[in-house]
Amino acid sequence: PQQLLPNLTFLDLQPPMTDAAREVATSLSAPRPTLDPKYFYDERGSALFDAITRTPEYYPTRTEASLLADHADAMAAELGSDLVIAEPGAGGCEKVRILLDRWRPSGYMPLEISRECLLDATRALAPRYPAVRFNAVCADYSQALSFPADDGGRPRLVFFPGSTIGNFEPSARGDFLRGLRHLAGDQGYLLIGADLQKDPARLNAAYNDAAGHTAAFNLNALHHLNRRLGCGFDPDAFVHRAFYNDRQQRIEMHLECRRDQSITVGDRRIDLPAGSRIHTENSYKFTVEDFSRELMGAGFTPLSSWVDDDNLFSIHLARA
Ligand code: AVJ
Repeated sequence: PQQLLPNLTFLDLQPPMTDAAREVATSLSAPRPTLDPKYFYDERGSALFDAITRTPEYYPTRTEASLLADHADAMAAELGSDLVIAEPGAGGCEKVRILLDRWRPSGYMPLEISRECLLDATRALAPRYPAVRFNAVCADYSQALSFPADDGGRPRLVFFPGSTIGNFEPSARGDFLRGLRHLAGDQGYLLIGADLQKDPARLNAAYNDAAGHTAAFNLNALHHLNRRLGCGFDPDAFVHRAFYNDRQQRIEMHLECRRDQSITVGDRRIDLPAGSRIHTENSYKFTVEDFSRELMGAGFTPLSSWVDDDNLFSIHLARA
């Protein structure tokens, strides 16, 4: 690892470049065309997601932040001091600041695929917490989950906020949670956010904000792929669709093509007829009971969960 600051080291696991062209060509030529939600997030996409979190309709981010602030002491009481927080997909390391402020843990290990994002965030944050040892690790999820615990015998708390778990298909969730358990190690813990099932009108509003940030975020996947792979999408010919699928207990986001168009990915040509849809995201919603059961299914022992007064969002603490 490189020593960047007195309390900041940086380790580059050099996450393998995925073959985006191949991946996108395959997923777009399936009978039901899909795009992985990771394609939302270029620089503009991250800024748009930030804008979403500030809309009045999108409750998850601010509700989770209040839950963390309101219950930080109760959480600390179950955890004891002298922890190391590990956060896969830490992004700009914003959410952990509540925990750094309130817990003063021994260490913080953000794992993030975007090297630039990780370096910017940790260089800004580490000087503000001189007593916390920052170990920034540039890695993708699969590398992150097998990253060995080496925290000087201190228990590791894996922090996975934001209900990002809701992006995983039910069939893939178990394996992913087991990976988080492996990352936490034997004496470790998991603190994870899960968005809750609720009135579909409330959910639909959260993914169809009046300012149009979610629509722009969804469409940004096309702009991103045009820039990155020269696909030649006409983003103006697509409309944002987001709705709650009651049977599958998930918000679905799609991009609906309003006129015939043909795009190219690498050497493949793909026709998208008027009226067809590209499925860009699923965001599963949970009940506290079902989510606790899923944690148990992955080998965790649930300790506590916290829900806001309006039953919008949940945070779960479990022992690995
Ligand atoms: C980052 C996956 C938690 O599902 O609510 C927000 C992404 N998509 N608005 C979510 C998102 C549309 C978000 N997650």
